[in-house]
Amino acid sequence: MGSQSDWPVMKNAADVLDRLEIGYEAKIVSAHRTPERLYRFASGAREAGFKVIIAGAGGAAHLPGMTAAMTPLPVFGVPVESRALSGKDSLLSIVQMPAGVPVGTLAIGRSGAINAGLLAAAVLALGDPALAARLDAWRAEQTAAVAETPRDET
Ligand code: RP5
Repeated sequence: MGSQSDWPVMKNAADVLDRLEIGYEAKIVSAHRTPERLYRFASGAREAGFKVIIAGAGGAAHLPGMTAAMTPLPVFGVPVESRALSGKDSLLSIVQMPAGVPVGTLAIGRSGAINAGLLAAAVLALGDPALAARLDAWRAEQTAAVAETPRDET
C-alpha cells in the first residue's frame, strides 16, 4: 500500500488471506515518497517468490500501475477512499491503464480490498487444490449465511 493511512482498508485484504491460510507480506511502498523502494520491490518481486501483488493506494494512485510496469506478476489494484474526492480520483488513477500493462482494478475501499484478497486466492488456487477447497468452503459458508427473509434490526 502507498501509505500507513491505507492500512485500515488494506487490512481487509490481509484478513481474507489470513482466513484462507495464504502467506503474504504487507508493505508500505509509495510510488511518490519511496520510488526506489517501489523499484526494488516490483522489479524483484517474481525472483523473491511472490505470485500475486495487491496494490492499494489513494488519490494520485500510481502505485498499482507503476508496479505492473515493473513486474510480469498479476497486479490487483485497490482504490482507497481519498479525503478530497472520496476515492473517485484513486479509481480513475488505477483503472485506465494503457494497453499492454494490465492492472486488475477492484472497487473503491473495503469491498475492493476484500475482493482483491479473494481474486488473489482464486489465482493461487489454480495450482493449489487444498487452497481451492478452502476457497470453495469459504464461498459455501458465505452463501449459507444469507437469510431468505429479513429480520427487524434491533
Ligand atoms: C497515497 O496518498 C496513499 O496511497 C494514500 O492513500 C494517500 C494519502 O497518503 P497520506 O498522506 O495519508 O500518507 O500515496
